[in-house]
Amino acid sequence: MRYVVLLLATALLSIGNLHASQADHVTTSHAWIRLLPVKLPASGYVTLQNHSATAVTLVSAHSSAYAFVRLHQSTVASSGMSNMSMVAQLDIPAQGKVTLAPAGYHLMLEDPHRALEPGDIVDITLDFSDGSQLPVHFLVRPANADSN
Ligand SMILES: [Cu+2]
Repeated sequence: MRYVVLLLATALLSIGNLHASQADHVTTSHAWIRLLPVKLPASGYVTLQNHSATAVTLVSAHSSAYAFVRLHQSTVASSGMSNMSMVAQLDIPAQGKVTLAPAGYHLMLEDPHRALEPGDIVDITLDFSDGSQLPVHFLVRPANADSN
């Protein structure tokens, strides 16, 4: 009988692991927003760490503070011209990390619903390909904030 209970418990644990969502395996750090003057869109940056044995995939993000949140990548051509493109999805490798940072991946934040100031905290929710979500607090910093 004890053996059966043990088997059952093991089976339940396995099911639990199978059902753990992508968001359950991701931790975030250094989440911040660079505020730009006037109506220019702001940029959101964050480091994403995947603690699971399989890759997870970020597909979008949303926030009640902004009308539009888009996943972008900045690239600099050999000519020195900087360019931005939409990113359909971003894979975070197993046990790996991806950094959204100036001159690379970022969240493009457009049409804030209220005026934001340095020191404010903005909630942005990250959406993963299995439908799971990870809410993250972003610290608003001024336009001249350094990247660290
Ligand atoms: Cu952008």
